[in-house]
Amino acid sequence: MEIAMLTLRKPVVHKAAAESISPAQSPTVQDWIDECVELCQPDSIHVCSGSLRERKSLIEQGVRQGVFIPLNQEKRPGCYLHRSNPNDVARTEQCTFICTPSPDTCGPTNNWMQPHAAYGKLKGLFRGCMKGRTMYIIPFVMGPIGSPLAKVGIQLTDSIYVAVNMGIMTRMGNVAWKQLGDSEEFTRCLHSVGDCNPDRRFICHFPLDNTIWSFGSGYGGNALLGKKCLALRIASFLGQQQGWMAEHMLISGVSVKGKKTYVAAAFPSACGKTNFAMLVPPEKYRKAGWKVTTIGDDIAWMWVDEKTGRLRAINPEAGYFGVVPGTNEQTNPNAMACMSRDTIFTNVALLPDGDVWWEGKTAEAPAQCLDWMGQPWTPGKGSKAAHPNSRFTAPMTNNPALDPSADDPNGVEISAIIFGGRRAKTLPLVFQAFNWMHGVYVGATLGSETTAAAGGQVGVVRRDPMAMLPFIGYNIRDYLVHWFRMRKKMTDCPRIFHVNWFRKNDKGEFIWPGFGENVRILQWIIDRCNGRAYAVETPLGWMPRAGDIDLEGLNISESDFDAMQKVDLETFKTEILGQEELFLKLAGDLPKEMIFQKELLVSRL
Ligand code: GTP
Ligand code: SPV
Ligand code: MN
Repeated sequence: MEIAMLTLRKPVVHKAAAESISPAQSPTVQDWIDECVELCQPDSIHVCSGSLRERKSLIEQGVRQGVFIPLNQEKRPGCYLHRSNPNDVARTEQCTFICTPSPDTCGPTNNWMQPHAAYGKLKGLFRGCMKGRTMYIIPFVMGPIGSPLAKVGIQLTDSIYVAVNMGIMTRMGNVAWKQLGDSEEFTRCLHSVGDCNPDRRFICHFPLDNTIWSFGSGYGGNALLGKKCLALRIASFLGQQQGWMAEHMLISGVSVKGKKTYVAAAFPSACGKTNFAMLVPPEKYRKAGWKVTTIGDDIAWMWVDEKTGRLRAINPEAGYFGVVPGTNEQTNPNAMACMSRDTIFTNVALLPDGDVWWEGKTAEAPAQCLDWMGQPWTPGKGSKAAHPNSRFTAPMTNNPALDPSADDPNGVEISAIIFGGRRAKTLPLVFQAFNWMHGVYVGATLGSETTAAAGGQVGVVRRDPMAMLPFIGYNIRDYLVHWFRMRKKMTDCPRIFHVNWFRKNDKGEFIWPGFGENVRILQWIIDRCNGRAYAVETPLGWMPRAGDIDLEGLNISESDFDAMQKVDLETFKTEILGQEELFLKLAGDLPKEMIFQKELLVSRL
């Protein structure tokens, strides 16, 4: 059955009604959908089954509506371009709210709205917003089917783009009804693009009701509600209550000569997770048996295995919503393979032959193309052809380096946690924290230059604790305490590291080649985890000497390396003052472990 139809109390006309089924077993699901239908008043309803035929038909409808532009099907089979509203090109943190009865549950780093006020305000916006439109009912699972941590969500949306993207990013359709069974536990996700007016844009989370209401945006994390809203904000709240963690982390496996080590890494938005997760080691390493495989590129759910006392992780997603600018065959061949077929491109440039282009795809820009807004573009135009936050949505099964355990409900054991930011100055290429408690401090004080992934100024250093600043669904005080307390659950814990691929020289060029060459740093990290590599004790943590990192084949001398690792203590004092930005926000609520760690750091200088 391709198109399913729920039996509604106030039936809505649908052409496919005759062949419809009612997949929802639970009256709770039915009641909630009825309520939302009554509120939004769609003309028709489509319950997504998740089948291939349905996907094709949704895309065909999207093409007829101008939502999707077919690309050259010989060069990119199954690929389409979507251009979003130019006022809707990234997450909007200022429109994102955590709605809890007390502002203390929300904390000082989130926008707070009282739940009744939020429901009231958004009801006014949702009322009748789907008149003349179709409501897509999207049942989905976050996490491998059957995993103890897997969560069911149901998103109601009027965006066909969102429906198709959710089909790629999650395990979507009838599998979700099966996973739900007669349970009443699911995340209620209501979404409408509305009139896409930034003044009427609200992304509201109700962690106590397991509910997300998003209005006025059709882009990425604002609209694909399984991703940042459910898998990070709601999940981090649940994790804190239930003793597990939802983090903005990639997960990858590093194999060398038959031994495999899994690492998780938290870098802020557009700071290199997808690229690191899909890293292809340089030839020398490949010949020596090195291979990196991907479990996930954006989100990790982690828990402590009671039998082993070790941290394990799953990727709740089933696809990638990755940044395209800067991606090419040299920097990330696996991402290029991912987007070679069955991919939705958002806000990239369109070439005359029906292929796509973005800054950094080729050394030379095309003579002409249509830019991300559909306007004629030539290299002299002075604007970007692709939006800096343009993205590809591709199923993880397209990834040639997909880890065989990506679908394993039991996840993988994590040996290292890596924090990293985008820092032109001050922070070294790599160091290791002294222990878990110090590592939590390193993660909590993570700083990074802002990127185009969120609206607002780009390139200013801000504190982004654990790369989770925009995604912690509750009070950051309790989040940090949760991190410290996780240590007690583990018999042996992952080693914690900090990296910075983005240090620049006086000419403003990146000093470290990055991308595939990052495996050289990964090698030291893996060796440290397995008790094999040397390190020097420094005020920041354990650091490799030039001789401890393999620099062969790079145009980097040992003294260049020393320069990249150099921490100028005077400059670093400014860094510590920068951390105060976060401490002051927390004011009297700063966990005592943070204060102790800071004192220890200062005393080491
Ligand atoms: P989100 O999806 O927003 O969470 O981002 P992400 O952390 O997955 O970032 P991604 O890997 O997509 O990289 C973002 C940008 O950083 C791209 O333009 C990359 O080309 C660039 N980048 C990634 N890794 C490196 C690196 O090692 N060195 C340098 N110089 N740039 C990098
Ligand atoms: C991020 O901004 O961290 C992303 C993209 O991964 S979005 O899904 O739009 O949040
Ligand atoms: Mn992200």
